[in-house]
Amino acid sequence: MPSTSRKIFILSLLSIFSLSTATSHPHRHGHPHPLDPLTPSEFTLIQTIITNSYQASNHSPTFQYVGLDEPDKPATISWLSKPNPTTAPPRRALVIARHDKQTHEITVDLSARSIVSDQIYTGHGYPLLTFEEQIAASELPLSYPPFLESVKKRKLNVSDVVCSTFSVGWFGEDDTSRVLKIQCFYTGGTVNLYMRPVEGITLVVDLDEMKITEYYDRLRVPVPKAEGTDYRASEQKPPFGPQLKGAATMQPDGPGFEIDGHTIRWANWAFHLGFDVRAGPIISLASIYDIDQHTFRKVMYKGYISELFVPYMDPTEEWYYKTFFDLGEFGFGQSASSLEPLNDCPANSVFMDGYYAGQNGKPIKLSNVFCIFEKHAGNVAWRHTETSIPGKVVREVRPEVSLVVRMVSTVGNYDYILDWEFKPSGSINVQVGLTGILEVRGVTYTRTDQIKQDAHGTLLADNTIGVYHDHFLTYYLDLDVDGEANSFVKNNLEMKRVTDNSSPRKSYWTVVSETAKTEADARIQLGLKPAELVVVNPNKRTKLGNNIGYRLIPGSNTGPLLSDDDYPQIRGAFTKYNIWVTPYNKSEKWAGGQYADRSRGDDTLAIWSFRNRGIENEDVVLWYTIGFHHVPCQEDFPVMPTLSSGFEIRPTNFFERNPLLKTKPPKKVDWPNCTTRP
Ligand SMILES: *[C@@H]1O[C@H](CO)[C@@H](O)[C@H](O)[C@H]1NC(C)=O
Ligand SMILES: *[C@@H]1O[C@H](CO)[C@@H](O)[C@H](O)[C@H]1NC(C)=O
Ligand SMILES: *[C@@H]1O[C@H](CO)[C@@H](O)[C@H](O)[C@H]1NC(C)=O
Ligand SMILES: [Cu+2]
Repeated sequence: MPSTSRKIFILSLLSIFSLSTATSHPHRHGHPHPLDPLTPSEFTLIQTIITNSYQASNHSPTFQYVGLDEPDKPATISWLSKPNPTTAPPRRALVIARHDKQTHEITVDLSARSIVSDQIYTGHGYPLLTFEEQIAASELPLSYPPFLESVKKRKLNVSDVVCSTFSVGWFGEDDTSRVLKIQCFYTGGTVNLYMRPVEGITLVVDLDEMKITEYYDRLRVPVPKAEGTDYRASEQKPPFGPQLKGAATMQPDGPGFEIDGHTIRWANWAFHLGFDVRAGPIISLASIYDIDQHTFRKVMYKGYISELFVPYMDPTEEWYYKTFFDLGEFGFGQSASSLEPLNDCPANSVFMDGYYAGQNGKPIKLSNVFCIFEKHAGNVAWRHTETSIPGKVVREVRPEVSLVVRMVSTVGNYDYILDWEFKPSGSINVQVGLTGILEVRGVTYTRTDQIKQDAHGTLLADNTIGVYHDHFLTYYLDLDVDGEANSFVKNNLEMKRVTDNSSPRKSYWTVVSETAKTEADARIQLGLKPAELVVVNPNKRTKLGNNIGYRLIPGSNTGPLLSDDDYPQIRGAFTKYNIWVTPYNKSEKWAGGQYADRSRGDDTLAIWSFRNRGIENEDVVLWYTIGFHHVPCQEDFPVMPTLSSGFEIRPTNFFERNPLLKTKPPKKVDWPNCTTRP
């Protein structure tokens, strides 16, 4: 759910920064990398081309999504192997626009400065919601007489009311027009508006008409009080908690990484970092240098978050529809926050900006959207102490250093901290941290013993229920392990019994490998059944003959608790399995479908997978869902301490030996006046 306050801030930025500050982005060698995100001047060019082509119409289309229409994978790969400006694949953009109540899919060729195709989408669902239309909708109640009457009846000051927009989902209706619901909050005496819902009032806004079409005022429960909800340091009163001491990472020789356009090189890694208004960070072309083979070896063609499904568990009138698709409806990139140096990211960070197209098509700059830093967290990369050799003690320790790419997306009340961490060992650690403000329901209760029926949440403060909900983040991982053709292998750990008295043991476990032939073989609900899940290159082996691979180490095995026939779950069916593997298909990008708003579940990963295509020795995509069931607790009030989860993709017989063995440890840095206590 998008935050109104932030939306207003963006709107004011719009007028200041759009276009006039949009300078063209210089590219090395005079040509963009084929996966570079669209530049401000490209957004401007697209806007001009489309506006010109719709000149005859008396109004311009609205730009719901503008992003790179990346070249086909083979074209990208072959061009990257011999970059030559004259043979560069065409630079194209995909625009999804609304015009005359229709959704247009427009492909623009930037080199030819022309529209390649403009098709009307007639399927179910709608594109990304723009900030501008959400702001416009959220302001409608403030001049709507029945709403003002309701505010007055509650004895609230209308000047303190802030309204927010909510996507409405789909519950089997045949008619799904493009609407949002609106609920309002009260700011008086706090900035934490989400903790002060004005419960019971729901408005429905038709976005194409930009009009209120339905109005409900049902309940009358108190607005939770402001006291204790503010999270700003300036508003806290004694007694205070402990004073934490500061620390800094110093890099007197500068950072160890190099950023060339959007390509980042660090230690043995090289990868490309893109920004998309829907996905946020996109990591492409991750490859790792192998000192034995004297070459970079492919690991991942592309990785990004494909959808984030957040269903709430309160089925009552004001809450049942809250089943959000935060990427496909609100845009993780669109919702990105500017990172705050020293707090969001350490002192040794380098920042990058991002751009997206506003509703009018003009570029909007998001400053400091990414930070990139070397992380020295005090961990050990490997160690050993050897005391068994008479007369000596051998001790070898390597401190761990990794490279982190971070973005924070604030989708209304919630903040998601997204990290991609690269390690010299060859691992990629992907982490997501959930923080920010819970979505709460106003109630009459002030103590749990007053609650006689299911409250669908936890009482967090007077009149405040933190509603049960889930977060499912589905990652798209197009691994290309040492090449495109890969297989997915389940190395099942199975118990064997000793039946022939050949051993005093009665049992042991061993590995029984199973290569997934089709998509059905790769749908996995993680549980207690142990298996190593490996993407292998079946065409290459180590010198010893093992299959070259990268394995997925899942971080959580959370699955949906909704019934399969429940509408949100039909739309969110891609969460049914923690793991899916599909053959690569350029158009299968968004696990919840291209048109997630009001979708009906007919274009999800689940639907694609049920075609049951062959995935053995093919270019495959691994999809993994990090899930959280969130039972709110009092510590989540008034702002939630970060709750993290993640997963690792880790080389498994990819290298001939531990690649850290010959990695030179970090240089010792003299820290002025710092003593290490014994
Ligand atoms: C409304 O505003 C008045 C004047 O600022 C203030 O005294 C009153 O407490 C406010 N009422 C509420 C419910 O916030
Ligand atoms: C690629 O995916 C789209 C959408 O699921 C589908 O219509 C198309 O048939 C797929 N192509 C192949 C070759 O499977
Ligand atoms: C370190 O300590 C010395 C002696 O106390 C002091 O003169 C010097 O300024 C300090 N250096 C830094 C960088 O704080
Ligand atoms: Cu949560």
